[in-house]
Amino acid sequence: MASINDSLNWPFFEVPHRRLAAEARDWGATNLANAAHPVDRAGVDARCRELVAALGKAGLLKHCLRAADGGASAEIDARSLCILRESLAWWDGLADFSFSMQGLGSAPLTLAGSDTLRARYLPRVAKGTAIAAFALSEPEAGSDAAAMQASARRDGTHWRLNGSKTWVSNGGIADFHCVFARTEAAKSRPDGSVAAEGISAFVVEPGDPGFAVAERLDVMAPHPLARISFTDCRIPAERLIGAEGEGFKIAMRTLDVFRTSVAAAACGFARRALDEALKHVMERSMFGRKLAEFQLTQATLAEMATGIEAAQLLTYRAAWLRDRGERFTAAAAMAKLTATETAQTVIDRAVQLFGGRGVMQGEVVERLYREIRALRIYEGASEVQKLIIGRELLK
Ligand code: COS
Repeated sequence: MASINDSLNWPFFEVPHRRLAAEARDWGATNLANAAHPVDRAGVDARCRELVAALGKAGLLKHCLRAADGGASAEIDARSLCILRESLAWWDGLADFSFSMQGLGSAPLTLAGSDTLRARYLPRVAKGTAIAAFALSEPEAGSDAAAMQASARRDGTHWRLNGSKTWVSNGGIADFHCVFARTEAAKSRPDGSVAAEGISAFVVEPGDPGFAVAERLDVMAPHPLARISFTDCRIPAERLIGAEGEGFKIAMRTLDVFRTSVAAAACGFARRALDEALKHVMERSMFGRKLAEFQLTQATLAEMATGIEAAQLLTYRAAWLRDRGERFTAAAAMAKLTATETAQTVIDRAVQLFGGRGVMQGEVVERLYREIRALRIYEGASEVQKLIIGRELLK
């Protein structure tokens, strides 16, 4: 069976990774085995706040940060992020969500924030006492991130932001948002697309004048999600992350790391689906024998397991390349593409093996079926990953 614990003997891992995998498994068994899976907005918000606090208390959020900012290791270790996401996703999609958004929402600060900004936000992210959010997409700029229209204009000692950001995970419960906005007017490229220059990154807090949670968004696997808006939103000049005009690159560097971890979460969901399917086919009888005895069942299971192992290999290879300081943009894109698409197929097959039970609310495979879908879209849809791989090949 393709489990993280079997694959820990791969050369991609070192002793601390094996220890972390055991720690994550034990933490999940103690804290998530009987996890509630609320679907109403208030219940989901409360559960996410609770999870962030619990993950912080357990010291697991430290793996989203560098030691200098209250984190676990000198640099963010992509393999540790992946191990934790795979393990948390196996237990509970919301636990994985709460963990990963602390990382995604704070990574622009980790990568490019000033000492003052990092000291103000990051230790609280590690402790689970501040909730982070990453705000890049806009209603008219999703896959084409450079086409964003939100703007930031310098006004003496402050910046004034205008516009809106959508599909902001943790929107509505976040204590701060890393927001990307144009500090220069958009320029067209010869092919008609918008050039990625002139974009900068900022930290915006919910209490800043002109900030609003414009609309809460409800999705098929409920988690806190919102459209946020800025109306002459005034923030101190020091809230600029990195240099002016560097925002797009900061966003891309953030996504490289977190796309790899999305692949790991997909592996966790898929592995859970396989585990549920294995249990089910050994228990369920039909036509006078166990479902497991049919060759058709065995072929399905074989394809599921092989797909998961292949996805895990690509995922941990990408994380390992990143941790070695090698170029890994294409590897991350290949991992996300393969793992999320494979997980979708694996989970669909698990639902099929469960038959009517598989689509009943409350079944693990039904929940997984809803949870996996967004991973093929967020942090770069599968089509964007293909675009990135194609471009890297042609460089
Ligand atoms: N790391 C560092 N720098 C990067 C980078 C990366 N992974 N990818 C691009 N850049 C740099 C480029 O080197 C280029 O810099 P120069 O102008 O100095 O050469 C700059 O950023 C612009 O890059 P590019 O020309 O590739 O930009 P595009 O607008 O063509 O980008 C894609 C296209 C599709 C790659 C980009 O828009 C993207 O990733 N979209 C998906 C966005 C996304 O994931 N949204 C979900 C948000 S989270 S829900």
